[in-house]
Amino acid sequence: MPAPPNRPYVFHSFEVSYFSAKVRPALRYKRLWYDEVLADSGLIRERTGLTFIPMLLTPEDEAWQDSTDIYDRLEARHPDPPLFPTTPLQRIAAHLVELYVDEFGLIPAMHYRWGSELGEASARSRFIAMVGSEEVGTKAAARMAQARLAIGASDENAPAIEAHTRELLDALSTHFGAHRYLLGERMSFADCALMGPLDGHFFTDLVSRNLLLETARPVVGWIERCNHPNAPAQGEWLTEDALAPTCRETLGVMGRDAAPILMEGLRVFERWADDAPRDGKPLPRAVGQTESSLRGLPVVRFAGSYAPWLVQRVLDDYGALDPAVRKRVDESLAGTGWEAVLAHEPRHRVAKRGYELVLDAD
Ligand SMILES: N[C@@H](CCC(=O)N[C@@H](CS)C(=O)NCC(=O)O)C(=O)O
Repeated sequence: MPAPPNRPYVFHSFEVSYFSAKVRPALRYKRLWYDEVLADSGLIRERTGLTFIPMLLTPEDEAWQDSTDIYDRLEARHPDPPLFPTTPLQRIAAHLVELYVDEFGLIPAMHYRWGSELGEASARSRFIAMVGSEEVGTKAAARMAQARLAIGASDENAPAIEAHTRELLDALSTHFGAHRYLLGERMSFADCALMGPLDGHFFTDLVSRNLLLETARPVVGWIERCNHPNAPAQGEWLTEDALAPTCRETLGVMGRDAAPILMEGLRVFERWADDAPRDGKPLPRAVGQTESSLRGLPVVRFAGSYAPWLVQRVLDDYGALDPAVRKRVDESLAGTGWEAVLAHEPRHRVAKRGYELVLDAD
């Protein structure tokens, strides 16, 4: 057993930050001793070379950046209570929820925060209050309103985003009417991940908070539970690697809309990487633009180098399964839209070097 730390983790975050909301429930669930401080972007840049929020400093003063890596490292250091299911279907399902959150969930999140007059005005006011300066807060808000477009939310596709969100909230409401968490009666990293959009944006922002309170009370109950996990009092994930039909339905709402857009991004990345030099230099976070659609409306968004890395993680776990087990996973997920992602055969491997992504020499 390692000696108990004599100082806490320090969590650099914002209340309004999507990826902070993705990490926070994991820290609480694991009952860690941590200080949560307003993100110091100068320090984050100094420690990681990047400007991404959040960052977690360990008691030994290591800097951890990237919510996905943070989950991995927390699990390795503090395995009990567990965040990662070890049974194949539940584990792949949890990975897919995280993939949805990291790659698609930003679209509805940015739409509800910045895509209407009321949303924009209230979020801008919050930003100004948060930084204590009209000028700095207004600039940050303008940058984020612009990011909404880069991420793929627009006035034109707003009806499709809202239809997707309504369907997702309905599926989640049905599920949380019967189960406390996504995989049963215990939290997993899938719940933590989904807190990114649902707590970090939807429950934080005026327009979507109303939507949740008026149309999705069971989801609000789940947000409250994830924020107060009380891990020892939780039950267990469903036995025999089962996925509740309502969880499968939720995965279907996610996959049928997100997977085609994600696959288009992967294709753009593959073509870009075919000709990219293997010089070990950090990959640009955006390598091109994708044009796809959501429920018949156009979605134009950047194609990134992060999605291929995240998909690779899922495929590594999926590919390691015994063929008979993989067949069972395939059968359970048939019709959810995620089949295309699980069938993807990347031509290039993306690796992490420090905090940067690089192309593996092949
Ligand atoms: N992959 C990173 C993404 C972090 C991220 O994009 N954070 C947002 C705030 S929620 C950010 O810092 N955006 C600023 C930027 O993109 O420059 C993670 O999972 O932690």
